[in-house]
Amino acid sequence: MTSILILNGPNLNLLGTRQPEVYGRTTLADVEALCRAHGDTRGAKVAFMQSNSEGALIDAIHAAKGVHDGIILNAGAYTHTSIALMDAISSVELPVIELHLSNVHAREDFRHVSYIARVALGVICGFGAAGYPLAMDALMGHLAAGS
Ligand code: CA2
Repeated sequence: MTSILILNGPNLNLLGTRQPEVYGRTTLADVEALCRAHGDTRGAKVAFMQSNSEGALIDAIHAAKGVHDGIILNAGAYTHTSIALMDAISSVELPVIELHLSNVHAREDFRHVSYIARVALGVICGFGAAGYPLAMDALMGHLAAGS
């Protein structure tokens, strides 16, 4: 069975509690439930994690090698700053889909820069929580095409 790691970065634990005009009213627990339900319909196992710490996200990416088939990563603001996360992704050689709830390209200039996109299979942004199942389907399609 395909195993997907869904990693969420800094401040995403606050989802649904503040700035609903930007990020919607869906909580991270709702997103997790959505991903697990979608995994059930597609025959995929889902591991779901959130951390505010860059190091913990890097450790989770390293630990994914040989355990998960691919990663969906909403790295939050680390997307725009973290060469260390980019290097971690390169080192594990797993397909990674970069995900954002908001359309980062319609926002401030500093959100237009992504270190993750340089090493990602692809990027999904602007579809809110619905982006997570879209990313799961994209990742599974990629894995099926390669096997
Ligand atoms: O749109 C996204 O998913 C982001 O990754 C969210 C990050 C932001 O820095 C990225 O540029 C785009 C911010 C996550 C903060 O999440 C909050 C949720 C609710 C209330 C406050 C922050």
